[in-house]
Amino acid sequence: MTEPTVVVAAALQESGRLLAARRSAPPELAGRWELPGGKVEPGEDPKRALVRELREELGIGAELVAPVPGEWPLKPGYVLRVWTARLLSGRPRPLEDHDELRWLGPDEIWSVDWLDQDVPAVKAVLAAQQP
Ligand code: DCM
Repeated sequence: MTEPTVVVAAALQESGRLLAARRSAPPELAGRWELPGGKVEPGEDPKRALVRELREELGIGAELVAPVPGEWPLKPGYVLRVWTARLLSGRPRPLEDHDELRWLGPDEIWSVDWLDQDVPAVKAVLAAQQP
């Protein structure tokens, strides 16, 4: 059996808010919100892949803080893994794959239409932050 392709995504946090990104493609996912990230290339380290994706998609330098426990199935053959992250440089802009970004405060987390597969990941991010 071949290993699933890993998709890495970031829970980027600043001043208690979480960054959500609205997808502009493909059509079946457009308009839904996600934790920004993307596919790990063959042979690529997942953490490096995530830093690369955040630079390409949002134009930022980011530092990964900690892995969020868990792994979530996406479409067949793909799994999602998430890291908490913080901004090192730049301001996020929707350069690729997204048409809107939003910093969500604690009361706003469920105000956007997250991709179904991102919902358990966002819940795990919140759970990992409980004292
Ligand atoms: N994906 C997802 N949730 C995320 C990031 C990505 O479900 N937080 C999915 C969307 C695509 C695949 O992973 O089917 C690859 O993402 P991308 O097109 O951004 O490389």
